[in-house]
Amino acid sequence: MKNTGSDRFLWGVGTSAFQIEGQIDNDITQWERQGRFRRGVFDPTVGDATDHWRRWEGDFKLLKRLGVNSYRFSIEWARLEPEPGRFDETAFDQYSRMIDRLLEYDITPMLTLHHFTHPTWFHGSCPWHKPESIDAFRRFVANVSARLLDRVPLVVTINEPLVWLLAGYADAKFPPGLKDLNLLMQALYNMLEAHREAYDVIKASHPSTRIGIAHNFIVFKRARLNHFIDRHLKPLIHRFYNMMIPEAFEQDRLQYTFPLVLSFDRAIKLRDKIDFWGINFYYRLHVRFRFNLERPFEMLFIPRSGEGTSDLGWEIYPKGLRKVCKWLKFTGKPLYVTENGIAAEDDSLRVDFIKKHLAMLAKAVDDGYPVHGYYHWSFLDNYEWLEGTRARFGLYHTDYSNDCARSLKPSGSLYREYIKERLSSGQNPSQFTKS
Ligand code: IFM
Repeated sequence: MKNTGSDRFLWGVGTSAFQIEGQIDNDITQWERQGRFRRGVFDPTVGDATDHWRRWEGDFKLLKRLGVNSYRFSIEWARLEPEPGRFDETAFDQYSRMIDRLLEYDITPMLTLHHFTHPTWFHGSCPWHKPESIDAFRRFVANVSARLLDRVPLVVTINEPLVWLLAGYADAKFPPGLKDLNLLMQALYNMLEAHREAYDVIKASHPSTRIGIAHNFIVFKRARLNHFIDRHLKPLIHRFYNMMIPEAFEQDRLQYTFPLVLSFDRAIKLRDKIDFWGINFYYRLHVRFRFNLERPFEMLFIPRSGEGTSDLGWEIYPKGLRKVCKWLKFTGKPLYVTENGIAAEDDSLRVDFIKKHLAMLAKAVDDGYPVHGYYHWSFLDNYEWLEGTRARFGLYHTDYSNDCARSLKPSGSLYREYIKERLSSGQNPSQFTKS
């Protein structure tokens, strides 16, 4: 039976396939082999991750022990479609068993279809800036929908489209390794078209499935409070990074102009092609103008909030979580916090981070923002892209030197107790603030 999870607040944790599974051959491992991904030095941890593909049954017991009633995870396109149009039934079977097990444990699955990675054939034959990418994604989604989505009530089509596009099309840090903002906008346009196609394909067979996008949000602030250009820069960057995509769904138009740098304006049919917005929120950034036509500004972490910084230097800014809910009010859509977490070797930082962000979440719910779930990033320490395994985001510790053994951190215990209390009191979000 399809557990829609619609009647209960969802307390979960999140992961993505490539960051935890291991035994994957995709565009990232291909790049790594070519010495292009991280500092040109081969990192053996790429592709091994946390060995979840082999240990998933044990890991799901850990989820159960954590007490979550939902789990957000992604499936690996490269594993499922290793050659264009050829699908691997064994891999589908395993994902299918994983979904069944979650349902047996009464854990609502939230499935992400695209989380940064691609099959090795993708960028060569149908990169996102070409329209063929839309067909390729539709074919993949149609197969996933037929085999897996009858039991999945919540689907995220694309995780953080802009984060991935900036890495792949502006900074050349991810494949396809380009630096071209016009191509970036074209690729974004195609990704949004692909989202719409996926939406229609899934709804045709599973009309009650709720489908969204997990968008990364950053609170921007001007670096110099009395600087005229910084003041004008901030809203331009805010609109590009935070609002351009949600607005495209309301206006049926993907439009953005940054004077002298970028201008894009094209109609796109997106209205009513999304059921919820996923909020991925981590930090605040300061923006500063500089005289450089190629990149006329820089982004800085300045620890002004007084809440400290993560191991990656990210400025902790709990108030931002509520701000983002406010920004999305105009969409009228349900919201899920699909990612929120901190890279911290010192787990007491995570304890503090969780307390403050959950308090802010409670405030947002009490203020009437339609938040229906919270997923802490991440379930366990994992492979953090350009940072490798050094950035530890997990509620469970992964001991890479001891066969990836897992152990619950104090922050994990805190989260477990917090959600246990809420779930036992009827899961009503208005009871958030009663402790
Ligand atoms: O680990 C990533 C995840 O893959 C996407 N969102 C941000 C996380 C932390 O950087």
